[in-house]
Amino acid sequence: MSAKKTNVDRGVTINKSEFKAAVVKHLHCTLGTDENKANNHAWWKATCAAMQEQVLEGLRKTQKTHYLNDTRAVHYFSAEFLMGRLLSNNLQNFGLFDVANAALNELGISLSDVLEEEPDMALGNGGLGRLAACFIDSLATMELPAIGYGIHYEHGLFRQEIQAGAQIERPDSWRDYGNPWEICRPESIQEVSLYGYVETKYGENGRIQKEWHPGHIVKGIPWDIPVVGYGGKTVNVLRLWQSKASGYFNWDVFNAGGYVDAQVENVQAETISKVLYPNDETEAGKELRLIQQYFFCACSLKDIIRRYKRAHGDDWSRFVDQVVIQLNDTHPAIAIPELMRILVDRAELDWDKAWAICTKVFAYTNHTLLPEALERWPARMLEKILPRHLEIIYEINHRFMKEVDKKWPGDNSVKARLSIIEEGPEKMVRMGHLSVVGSYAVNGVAELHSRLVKENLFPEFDQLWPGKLTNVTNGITPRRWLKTCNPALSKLIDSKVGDDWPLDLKKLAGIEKYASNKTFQKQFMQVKLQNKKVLAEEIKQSLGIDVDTDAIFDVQIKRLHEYKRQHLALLYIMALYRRLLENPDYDMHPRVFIFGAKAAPGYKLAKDIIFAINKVADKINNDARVNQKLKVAFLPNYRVSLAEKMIPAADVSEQISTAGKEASGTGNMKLALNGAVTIGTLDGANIEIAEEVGDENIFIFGLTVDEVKALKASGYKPYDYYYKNAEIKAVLDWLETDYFTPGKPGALASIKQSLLDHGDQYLVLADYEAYSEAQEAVDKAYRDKERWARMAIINTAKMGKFTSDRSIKDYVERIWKLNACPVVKE
Ligand code: NBX
Repeated sequence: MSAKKTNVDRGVTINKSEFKAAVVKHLHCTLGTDENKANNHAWWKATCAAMQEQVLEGLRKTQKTHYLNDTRAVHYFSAEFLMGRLLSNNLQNFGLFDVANAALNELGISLSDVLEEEPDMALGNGGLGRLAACFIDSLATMELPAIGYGIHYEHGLFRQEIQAGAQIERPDSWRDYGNPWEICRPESIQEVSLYGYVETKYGENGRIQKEWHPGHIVKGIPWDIPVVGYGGKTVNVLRLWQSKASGYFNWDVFNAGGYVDAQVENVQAETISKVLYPNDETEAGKELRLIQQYFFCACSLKDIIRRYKRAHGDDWSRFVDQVVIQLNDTHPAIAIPELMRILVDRAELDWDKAWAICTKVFAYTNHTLLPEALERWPARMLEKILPRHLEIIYEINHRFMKEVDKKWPGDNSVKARLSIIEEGPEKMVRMGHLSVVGSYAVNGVAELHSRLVKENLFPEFDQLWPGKLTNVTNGITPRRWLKTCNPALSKLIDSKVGDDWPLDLKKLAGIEKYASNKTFQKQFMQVKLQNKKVLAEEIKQSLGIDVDTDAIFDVQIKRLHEYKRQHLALLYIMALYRRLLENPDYDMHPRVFIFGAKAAPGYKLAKDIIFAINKVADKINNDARVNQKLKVAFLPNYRVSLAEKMIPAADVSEQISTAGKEASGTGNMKLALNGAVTIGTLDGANIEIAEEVGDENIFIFGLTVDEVKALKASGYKPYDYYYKNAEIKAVLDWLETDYFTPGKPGALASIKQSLLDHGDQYLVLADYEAYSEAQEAVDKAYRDKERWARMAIINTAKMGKFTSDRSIKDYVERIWKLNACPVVKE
């Protein structure tokens, strides 16, 4: 292969024949098969193994460098890491994609087929989990010492099937045939205690000592997934804990003849890391979930402390210089009392010293304002599972309340609002409050969201500790979300601005000057068309629907939730259908509405909306009167690897949440980066996207946060919109008929009910008209081919701000205070 001119400095180089030899070696010696027998799955594993040789060398060098430099590191605690597939990403980050492609080609194997063999690592629900994955990519790329800590779920997010229009959940078994990336580290197993009781003892010096006598002990087994930075120089790790029964405890039961009981205990212990909870944006309050949270936090803290002690012994004075822990939402907040327990009960530090350490170690990211998503644990449940932690939380709160009283003497209402303990029929522990009190920095994830965190969620906290509440706007890794998923666009960009934009995304601004250049416009839109053809093929394969690639591909991909308002798009689709039926010459550019969304299994209305989209899709797609102009495709089992196919093919990006409800959004950034134009509300990061691309390159519509507030305060009456707007009335009434569900009238009625009788909490009807007008503006803009190409190009050009490298730089400079630690060449 000819050496290409590149500006990217690489950690490894291996040529085609070496790579080929490595793949064949692993096919023979690791997989025990040969070229004649191997299927694509075996080729995939052999290719991973060949890649893993390079990865593990990088990992070893990185760990050695970090150890020798005794670096301060960030520990990213997250119950979710939505990693997706790793092979193509690792190949790209090592600069070996073309090498591997050529090597497999010579073996008569297609790399793209091999890549399709990899199951997604779907260890997350949505944005929060994917953000964690983008962040660890950036941390490695920027050569920052970092480790991700989470749970080694046996089953990730459920696989979605659609049967007769309805969502069915099936277990996800991503590791059934082994995972070639992970390394088990039995030498770092940890034990975690649960249940039991607390004994109070009085020491010689009158010091009260607490001893927790646990009722149950489980083991945490660490699995390391290497995280390859772009350029292949730093390889950090994601350490995920798997639960196992602790052998030593079970022997008693076993010896007493309780063979079966011992097995029951095994099953219980192994249940902890069995499955990811599929609820996003709702707090389930389940005992197992609290145990999951404590399990991975306790294992991770022990791991951190073991590493610290290896370098510093029992001297705790440097702990805060070496360790920062970022809490990804409140899911790992139990780590705060756990660290206090270790410092006070185990290390025997006095409370104030321990608290001074704690509050210099933790920082907390808030991802939501939705009340139903804010975690609260019944005090009784904590008392049962973690009795000592509940005591510690009470003590933290007691001291905190004294501080509040100093600031607002005698003000009981402010105390009630700020207290970590919520009084009521059932005492609850507010994990958000605990996180704010126990952290030195708290951030929201977009400018608007962070303002609302300060003003609405934690108002007095901002007065009590000015400066503690701050913003770090989210970002996405351009390595996965442009370079890897959209190679054709990447090459076009390379030809204009050089190939180092994945490391410095502001360089994309270099294509802006070609935004009106006819040749560049053609090239850019040609790439889009090719990507649309690939997606059209996927739609055909998966749904049997033919879609016209000249149509506008209008894409809405995200978890299904009322606040995200997929049903607003649905009402508009039904309205277009109706307009076309009433007037076959209704003037619109052909459009395909493409959805991807999973609903939480217990979220009835979300599942009803999926069902409705599919039923409306069936009808429209099969109605020859309209299906030249209108199609609807709901692609099942939305996941990272499907997003990688949908995003490069999108013309329009739907970001239509009720203002004030979407904390940031990150799909909005991915779609715009790939040249989709946003139709969206002034919510989350949409506002910052609009600032970057300019008002003429985005379709903003709908109520603002202030208008939402005012409308609700004045008494919102959805029926007013129903009676005032004939189209709204017609489509809502249509939902009640059996037009879309022959023989089953009322099968879609719950959506109408939620919008009229249940008050339309998310103001769908209030925003309908503005949305419809914005969609007409989209239609008009798309028909002007040059205008649309310019808009699409400018969207790509202006996404520099939204690289996760910028987010990480903000965290590093403002919160973590970390230094890069380049890996030394040996
Ligand atoms: O976090 C999402 C927000 O909704 C997005 O606006 C934001 O861009 C993203 C990253 O900051 N939140 C989210 O994905 N939450 C969850 O997935 C979730 C999972 C479990 C849970 C609660 C929320 N118990």
